[in-house]
Amino acid sequence: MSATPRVVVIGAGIVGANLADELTARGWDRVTVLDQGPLPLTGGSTSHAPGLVFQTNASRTMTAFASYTVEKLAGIDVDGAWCFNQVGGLEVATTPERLADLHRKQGWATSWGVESQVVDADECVRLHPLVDRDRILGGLHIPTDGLAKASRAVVALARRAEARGARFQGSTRVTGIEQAGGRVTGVRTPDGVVPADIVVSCAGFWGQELGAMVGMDVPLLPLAHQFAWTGQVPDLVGRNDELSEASLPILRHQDQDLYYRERVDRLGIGSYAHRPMPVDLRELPQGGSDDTDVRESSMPSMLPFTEEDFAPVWEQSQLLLPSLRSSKIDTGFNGIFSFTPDGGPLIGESADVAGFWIAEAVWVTHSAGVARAVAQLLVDGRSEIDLHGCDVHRFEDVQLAPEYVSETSQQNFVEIYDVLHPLQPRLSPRDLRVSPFHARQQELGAVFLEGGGWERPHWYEANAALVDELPAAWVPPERDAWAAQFWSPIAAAEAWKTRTAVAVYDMTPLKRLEVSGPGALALLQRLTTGEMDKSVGAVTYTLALDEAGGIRSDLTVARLGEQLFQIGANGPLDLDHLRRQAPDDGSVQIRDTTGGTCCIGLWGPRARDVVRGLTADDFSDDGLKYFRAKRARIGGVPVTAMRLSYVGELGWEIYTSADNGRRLWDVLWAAGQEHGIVAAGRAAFNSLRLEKGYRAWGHDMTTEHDPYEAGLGFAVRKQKKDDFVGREAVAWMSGDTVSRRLSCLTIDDGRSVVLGHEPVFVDGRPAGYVTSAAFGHTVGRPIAYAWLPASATVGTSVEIEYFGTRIPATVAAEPLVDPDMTRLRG
Ligand code: FFO
Repeated sequence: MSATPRVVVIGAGIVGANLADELTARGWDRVTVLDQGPLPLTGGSTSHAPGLVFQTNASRTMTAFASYTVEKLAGIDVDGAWCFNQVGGLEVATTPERLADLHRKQGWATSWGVESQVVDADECVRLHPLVDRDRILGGLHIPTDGLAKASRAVVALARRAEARGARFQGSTRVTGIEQAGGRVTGVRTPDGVVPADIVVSCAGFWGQELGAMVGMDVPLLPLAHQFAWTGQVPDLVGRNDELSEASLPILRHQDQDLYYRERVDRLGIGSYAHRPMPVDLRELPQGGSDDTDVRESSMPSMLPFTEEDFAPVWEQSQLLLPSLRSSKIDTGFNGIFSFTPDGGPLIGESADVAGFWIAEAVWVTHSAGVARAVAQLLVDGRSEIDLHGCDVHRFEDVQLAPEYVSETSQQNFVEIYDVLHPLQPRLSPRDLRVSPFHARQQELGAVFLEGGGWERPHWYEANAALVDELPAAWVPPERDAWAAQFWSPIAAAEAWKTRTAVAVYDMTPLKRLEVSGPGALALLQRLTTGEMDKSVGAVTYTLALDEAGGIRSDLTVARLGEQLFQIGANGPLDLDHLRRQAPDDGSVQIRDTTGGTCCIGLWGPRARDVVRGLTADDFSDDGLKYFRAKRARIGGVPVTAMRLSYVGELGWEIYTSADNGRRLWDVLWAAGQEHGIVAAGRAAFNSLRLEKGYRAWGHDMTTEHDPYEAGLGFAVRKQKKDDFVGREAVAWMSGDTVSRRLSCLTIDDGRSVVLGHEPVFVDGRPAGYVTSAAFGHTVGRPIAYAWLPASATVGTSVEIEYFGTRIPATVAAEPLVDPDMTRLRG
């Protein structure tokens, strides 16, 4: 057998130790784990982590990571001492809004397969007798949550990994990364170079410094967070022995940004109630020297307790837990953890130096799951769990700026326990990226939400008067208060105008990549499921798969020249993927052209009437067929027009350079007046695309799904002449072999709008979850797409759970609108 790669893991905290364990479990035995601090208590975040594992999260991936952490840590020990104590988790509500939100959260738990109950106040007190019955309205109980003993788990995992050949070495500071020919070759330390084929930085909040050694941006911010231990709490005396430590569930009091855990006869209190406290790492003691002092009560990642910040916390704690009145704060510290711009962890390989990976900004809660995913990436080339929300390359360039990382990460700290609507926009920083149409959009009263740093209109207040003109069938029903947030009935008017007249949509934020050069065709042939060797002017909707047939992305590829392609992509991950896959012989150039260009979607039955007077070019059905592109002039503006529409209407995506954008908007706008043109936003857009059955990658499908399950088998050309990634995997698949399907549901009552991530019940049992949802204005009822067992065929009755109530829905034949393609091909 050939030797496995030499791996150096930097950081012997809970992530590094888990990774060594996962790698050696897969037979990779040449693993060295280095840490700047002493072993096993290294002094990083793991060494002081309070250890509360609440599994449930809006993200399916994060919940899966947490569930694996629970399962794994529950199965290990150190000489009989536990690494996971499954005391359960309880989140209490002190306000009706929180109680409602706990119902919503219970929905996530059900969707992701975690057992849970929303319980009344009496049951909360039975579960956690210290809680004041009169202060709470109820709670969410998750019996499989519990306490992780992270520092002990590190010992257990290290022992297991060492038994399989791994080596752990403390007090060794990494001072540089050795590289040659664009690959890592080793890790430099004061004692010499440790050779490596792969380096994985699990350095936690020190990660930025390590990333900088290979020129890699690591968008995380170290923040301090307060944690304190009470003295003895009389009501806890005699409940636990020193070994078991705890028997009460871990407790969250999110209305006050607090959490609690037991330790024998004391309580630990964690607080997010204070101002964010960014940490300047240069002020911390450096590891790697023998005099680095690391003890349980003092280490580089523990800053002095700021008592004044804790005073209101103590007061609130005594209100919720009156037993604390006969106790006091014994010790406390401000512990350093990593925060990121969107709260997700950072996983991935450097774009420039092959073999340099990071796995950082990972909570103990998700540590085993993240480590397993990284081990799968390294050993198998792919993770079984979708990682797009964790990929370090998910950020746009502007989001990597230190100012952005600092501001957004601090905001995430402040909002960590807030009840957040899925559309809730960040308030700052805003206006980072605006399209050339921004001033016009403002004049029309656009209501902007932010995405990828872009300001994106969701609807235009200028269309408010149209709501009164809506024909009865188009008048949207009232929404409940939650679904009504960040929504307006104006979206109905914009959808109506799109289907009956014409609308302009700002498609500028749609990621555009230019792939050119003599090797461009071959690269795209290899990376996509479609036939790319078509005539100049062809546009193809296609999929990028991974080796296992999972959907990495769905793309449009326009052949604008023999060696020139324009890709419509889903985000930065597509760019990263293309760049990594491109040959390095200079035969292919890949550029992100998004920022220097812009795009208007001009769609609706009157779209042709709008352009007719503006151009000498032929925009008739024959002149520019469905899924064809051509260069033209519209009102004198040089454009590339593509005949396709994510909203399912006649018309074009019209591209031009950024400087010409404003003029393009103005000429279309002026010519459109007599045809009833409106500007329309993303609220209408999302509704229309769901009516047409168009999937949104990252929401409806990911690498966890194959094309046939996702209803995208039509985009796979199994017989294509060139080989493509994933071909072997999809060879045996078809629409008949699937066991689950992305299904279209319509809601029976015609009015209850859901938002996504809700569980779906078939025959009264949880069977799937909602991926995308919207009110379908054309069909006059709400739509939800959901993953369901293949046995749930068209006509099957199901129920969607929304804030604890079951909403009847029915599996519908899709698409709901224009199944015969008469609108699009007209
Ligand atoms: N690229 C462009 N130019 N426009 C887009 O809206 C998008 N997307 C993503 C990423 N790339 C894009 C792709 N999603 C269709 C469906 C989903 C899309 C894009 C297009 C579509 O028109 N589907 C037709 C294809 C028919 C055919 O293959 O001939 C269909 O399913 O009938 C926006 O998110």
